[in-house]
Amino acid sequence: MLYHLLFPLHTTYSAFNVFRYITFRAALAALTALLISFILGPFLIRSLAAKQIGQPIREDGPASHSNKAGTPTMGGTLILLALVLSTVLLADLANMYIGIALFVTVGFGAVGFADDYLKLKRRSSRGLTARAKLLLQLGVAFLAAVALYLQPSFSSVLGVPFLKNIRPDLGIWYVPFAMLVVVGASNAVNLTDGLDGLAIGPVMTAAGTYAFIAYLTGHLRLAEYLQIPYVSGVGELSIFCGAMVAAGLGFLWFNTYPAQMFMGDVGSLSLGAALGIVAVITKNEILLIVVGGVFVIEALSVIFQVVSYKLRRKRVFLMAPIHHHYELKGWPEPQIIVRFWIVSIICSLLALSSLKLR
Ligand code: 57M
Repeated sequence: MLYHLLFPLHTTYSAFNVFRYITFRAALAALTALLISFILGPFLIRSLAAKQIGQPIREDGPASHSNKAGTPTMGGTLILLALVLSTVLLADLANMYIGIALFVTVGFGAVGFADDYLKLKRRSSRGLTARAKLLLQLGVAFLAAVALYLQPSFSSVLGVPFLKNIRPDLGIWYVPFAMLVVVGASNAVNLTDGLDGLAIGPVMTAAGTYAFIAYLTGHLRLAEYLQIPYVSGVGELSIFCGAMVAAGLGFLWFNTYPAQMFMGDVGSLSLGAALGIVAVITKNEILLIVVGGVFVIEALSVIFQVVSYKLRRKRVFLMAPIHHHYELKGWPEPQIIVRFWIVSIICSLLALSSLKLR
């Protein structure tokens, strides 16, 4: 909005010309998101605590989690507010990609909000049924994927990391593929969100990586130079991703060990889906497996555990997702969290190397 209000003034005051630049608006969006988080954060924690919107803790979890009971949850609303408001203020709202990214983020946020609300109302870990949650997620992802598929500037060709000559065209099958990426990413981030700051750290590194990728993908000359697919208008997503990094950082202030609040499904489902849709729009869909390596490891640990238990009646890990395994092995919580952050940074560096190694 600020972009639409201030940029046209550049004909009278040349200083407003600066609003033309994506890098400037991404930095301003990040600062705005931080400011919103810092101003609203303490207020949100106080009002959640006053309304007793605290986390019910599962009895079958690691014993160390029992002292987390009652920690205010649904802090994801803070992340969403900071992310959406700063994007609306500084991005070009006529850009369809921004519209689609915001739709997915808010849509998945609404599903997560409904789930959190039911859990709190029932004072148990039973929110929406798994089936209802999945159907709602698929519904939002379907609408977004179709909208994307219908964009004239968008192609259904898949970007394959490290291999520039392999470029399969999925045609209409791009729609279910995009849905899989978005819903998969959303659920993988949700599984990761089980220790203080564990999910938000890798979300920030992934969003930062995609901010960079979106900028390059939307820049004709840089995309040509790096021989990556060029998608006109995608550069605006750097503003969205920059805001996501900062909204995450603002939330981490309150979520760092020992957490003053959790993000809830409203945060984890929406942030995962946001990363998924950004990966799809920037044509770096498969690269998300590398960028979001921590989320992939967490999701795989659950799959291995469940399959192994069903087939052999034996567990692979002491408890899945894998962060619980390390907890039960006696690693202190902050150590697990920071080590997983380090892994996520390594994953991002590996992913960025794919821009040159192809
Ligand atoms: C949600 N949520 C946390 C908080 C957060 C299929 C199965 C593996 C699913 C999985 C599951 O339900 N995962 C998704 C994980 C919960 O956090 C809330 O949920 C929100 C995110 N959706 O924002 O509102 C708890 O996590 C802790 N937490 C923190 N700090 C944070 O910043 O400490 C969260 C955020 C919080 C708090 O304790 O209450 C959760 O874990 O419930 N299920 C599991 O993870 C379960 N695993 C399991 O059943 N494993 C089995 C197999 C066969 C899959 C096994 O290994 O044998 C475990 N979850 C828990 N206890 N809590 C089991 C034991």
